[in-house]
Amino acid sequence: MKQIHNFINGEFVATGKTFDKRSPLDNAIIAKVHEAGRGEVDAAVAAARAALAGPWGKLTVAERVDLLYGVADGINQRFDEFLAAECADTGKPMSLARHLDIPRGAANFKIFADVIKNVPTECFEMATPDGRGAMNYSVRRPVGVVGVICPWNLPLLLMTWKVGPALACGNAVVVKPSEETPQTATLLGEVMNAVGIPKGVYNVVHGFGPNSAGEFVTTHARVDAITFTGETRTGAAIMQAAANGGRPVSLEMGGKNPAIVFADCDFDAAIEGTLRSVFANCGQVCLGTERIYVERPIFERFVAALKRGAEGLKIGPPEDATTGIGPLISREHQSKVLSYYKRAAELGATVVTGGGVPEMPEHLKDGAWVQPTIWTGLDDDSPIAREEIFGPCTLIQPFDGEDEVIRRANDTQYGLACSIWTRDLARAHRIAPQIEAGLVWVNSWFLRDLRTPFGGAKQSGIGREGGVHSLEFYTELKNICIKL
Ligand code: NAD
Ligand code: 6OD
Repeated sequence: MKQIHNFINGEFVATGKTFDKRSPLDNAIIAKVHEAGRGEVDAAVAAARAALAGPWGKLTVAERVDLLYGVADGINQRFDEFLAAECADTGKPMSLARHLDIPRGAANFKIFADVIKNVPTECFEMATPDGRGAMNYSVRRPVGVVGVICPWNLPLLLMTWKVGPALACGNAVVVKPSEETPQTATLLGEVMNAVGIPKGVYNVVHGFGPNSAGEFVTTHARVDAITFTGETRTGAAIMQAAANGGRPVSLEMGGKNPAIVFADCDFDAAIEGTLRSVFANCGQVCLGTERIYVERPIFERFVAALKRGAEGLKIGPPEDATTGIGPLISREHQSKVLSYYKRAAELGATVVTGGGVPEMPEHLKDGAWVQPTIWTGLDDDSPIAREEIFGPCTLIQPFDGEDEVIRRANDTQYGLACSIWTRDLARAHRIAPQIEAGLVWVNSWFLRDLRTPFGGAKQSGIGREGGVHSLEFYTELKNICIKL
């Protein structure tokens, strides 16, 4: 059986306690994961501190940049291994991971190497009563040891989205991957060693949240800052842990993202984009669309076209090039999503398509499969319209006017993302700023320029990362005032 070890101070570390990693495809155990206890977390934090005090802390920016370029190249050189590991853990289609998860895993190191190389700091000359003046300039310094707590939906992409900038800024990290997806973070340890990243800069500890590695990292007094992606409830628990010691947090959390489709949209583009935003990664994308508001004149046509698209998605295993949708991450998550499918039916939804478990071949029947599902006929107060489901499902509702749809789109505790589909750019400019969300796409979805601010409003997040915004979190900006 494959063993997944912790990666501490440049070494792969076994522990006395393991847990099972099961395949989403058939629920079979595919690996034993070595769970880190307090001792391993202590060792990882100590290794990170030693790296900061040692060779890593002494590198120039140019030297760090070279190493991070090396990490990106190292991921690309072992692209197929990362692809196989990511798809084994998540069950996602290889066609998706090949163009999204793995390339972005590499790009996250390159982009932040470029950012740190090119960002200037500020300087203010000031007058003083003696006429000689003073000069203020600022320098950025690493915050120290960063705890990185990761989810399972885009494991390598989202982990490197944090580790890339953290290392570019000169920090050392202790990463806690999701218990569901331990493999690619561990494999990255091999790349770090091969490239010559000093020992202790990148550490990985495996385990769960409460009473396990997640809690041990976030409550550790010598972890200086915590960056997190996951559920809003977990983010709140982590914020409480970070309050002890007044440590900074960056939180990227849940969503209940709307799409707004106007009758004047490019219809085919809106259908293509919405199919992706609802069903990509089996609906397990934080930015995914779970509520669709369609202007009444095209409502029936839109519902029919999205239904055709959903029914055209082939459900299957990762390696099948014709697979459009894989399983959910786990049987546990399948139960959660199916509980919403049941609830929607009980609440009187019209099930336009799906609503259950697909027929799968015998060898896949124990996997976490669910049908792509579309509902109509529920109102904004329904739990289906309010709670994050995180599956391949969406509720479509008609609307009649701009003010109405803005109010309904904003009527949520979340504020992560929104897509607006219209050919009227004046309208797009008018509406986009009124949407209470960190990210608004017009005529697109998940189109990412990594220099732009990324994060959630309301209960979808605290802080922004991306480009220079990541530097705000991963560095201390220090003012130095020189009296002349
Ligand atoms: P989760 O919150 O269950 O787990 C995330 C991580 O937190 C895991 O590594 C888990 O072990 C750890 N954890 C859990 N409890 C903890 C605790 N008390 N202390 C420390 N660590 C703890 O989230 P998930 O199920 O892995 O991911 C799905 C969720 O993530 C969805 O809500 C989705 O919207 C959200 N998400 C948000 C973004 C974003 O950018 N805003 C991106 C991806 C996913
Ligand atoms: O593209 C990104 O940088 C990013 N953080 C995406 C998040 C996707 C959520 O599932």
